[in-house]
Amino acid sequence: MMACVHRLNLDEFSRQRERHQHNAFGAPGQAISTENPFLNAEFVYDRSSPFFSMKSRLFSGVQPTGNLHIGNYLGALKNFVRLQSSYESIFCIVDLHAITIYQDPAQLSAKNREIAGLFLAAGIDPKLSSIIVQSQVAAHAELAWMLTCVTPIGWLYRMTQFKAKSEAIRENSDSQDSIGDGLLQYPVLMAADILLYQAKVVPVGDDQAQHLELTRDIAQRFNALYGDTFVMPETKLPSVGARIMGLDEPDKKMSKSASGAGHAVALLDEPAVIRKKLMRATTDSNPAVDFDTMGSGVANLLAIYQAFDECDDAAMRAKFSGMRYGDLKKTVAEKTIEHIEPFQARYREVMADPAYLDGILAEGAARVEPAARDTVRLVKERMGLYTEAR
Ligand code: AQP
Repeated sequence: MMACVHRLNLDEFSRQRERHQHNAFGAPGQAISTENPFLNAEFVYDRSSPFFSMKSRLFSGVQPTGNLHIGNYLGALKNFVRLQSSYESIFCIVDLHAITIYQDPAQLSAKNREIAGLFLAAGIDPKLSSIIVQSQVAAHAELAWMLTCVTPIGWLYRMTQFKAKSEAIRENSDSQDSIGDGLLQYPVLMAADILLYQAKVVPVGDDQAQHLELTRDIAQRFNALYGDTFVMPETKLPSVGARIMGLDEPDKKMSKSASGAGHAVALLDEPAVIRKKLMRATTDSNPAVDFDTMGSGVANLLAIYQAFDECDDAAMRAKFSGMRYGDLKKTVAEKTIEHIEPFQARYREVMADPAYLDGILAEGAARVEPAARDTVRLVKERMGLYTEAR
């Protein structure tokens, strides 16, 4: 059975923070302007920037809505941590995406910091990666408008997330007016987030794969209309945990916005709550694990265990074949708590220092700004929009 590779204990985390505080990056330098430095290169040309590296870029985002759950962790955050040292990584708290559905302003504001804290608690190292809030970098919205103008509206109506979310809004209200245009445009903003940084790799959960497909379509359409401009991003799904299902409804993906009390294990749930939710998870009419006939609830519990533990399929079969469901649930709950308890301790530590958190976000935004500015300028030039002479 493989050991878990991404666990930091509190001491390591404190050392990481100290290193960061004493080795802060200098002010970002002026980017070198070229036709398009990214298209045929595996590296970024911004040599004067402290963010300069020979690595490809990675981008991913998380919405500051609801309570982050183990699906978000296993499908996205865990992969962020695993990949961060292999790429020039940008992790974004996508607050502009959050407002596609009404958010209480005070709650949204607090959530931005909470997600930053969860990123750090998960093991994202701000010395290796840039952590930013989307609305800090105005170029996200600027590029989104330009991409909106090249995106056929039919592409957006086909998105399953738009259909599901607009359907849910319609069911809960008597008028269609509450479905904001932002909900339809959401995938264009997501395309802008990724293309703004010419990201090559985008680690996400399986539910975002369709939006990534659309991002490539938009990039291809722009490149065909205006000449090669954007790098084609690749979707990076985790091998296990790409779609964790709801504990109460194992045929639906675990979701922050689902209402059932036993639907999701939140990353900040107390151990007793985690135990209770997992012990009540829906299984099937079999008494014990049978890998050939198991239903989606049991498969989901096994996926949660395997994604946390990182063991292979043979080890899973050896451990769980014939295990009674009560014992299966207990084993999955203990494995989940084993990973979440140290995570929560790190979270509490980092949240106790809001100035540190704000510093990380300010530094992240300053680091990525030159690359964002370069892309916007290039896109403006390609489209014939006004740009000041170089
Ligand atoms: N159930 C899931 N299993 C695996 N990965 C998941 N992700 C979301 N749900 C699962 C991945 O988590 C990252 C951040 O998600 P998001 O904040 O952008 O929102 P989402 O995809 O819309 O997730 P939720 O939890 O379902 O929120 P609501 O209920 O607000 O829609 C993404 O990489 C996502 O793929």
